[in-house]
Amino acid sequence: MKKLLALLAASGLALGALAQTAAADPTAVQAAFTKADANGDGKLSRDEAAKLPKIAAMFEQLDRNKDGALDLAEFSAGYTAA
Ligand SMILES: [Ca+2]
Ligand SMILES: [Ca+2]
Repeated sequence: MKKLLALLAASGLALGALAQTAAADPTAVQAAFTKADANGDGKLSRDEAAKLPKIAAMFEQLDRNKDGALDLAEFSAGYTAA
């Protein structure tokens, strides 16, 4: 039981650190974008964004120029908010 609690505490800390890094660090946003951009054209199509549920849920709002894809700036706004 003690071991389980320690494990939960450790994973909770790790997740907290990860979330903070993602929100504060532009390179983390870039890395997530590059990873999601499966065909490497510098934009996330709706299909590519579907891998990131939070982004997919906000896709319409994030696509400010309404070209049907998210560029890094558009993605960054959603990623930071999520
Ligand atoms: Ca793409
Ligand atoms: Ca767009």
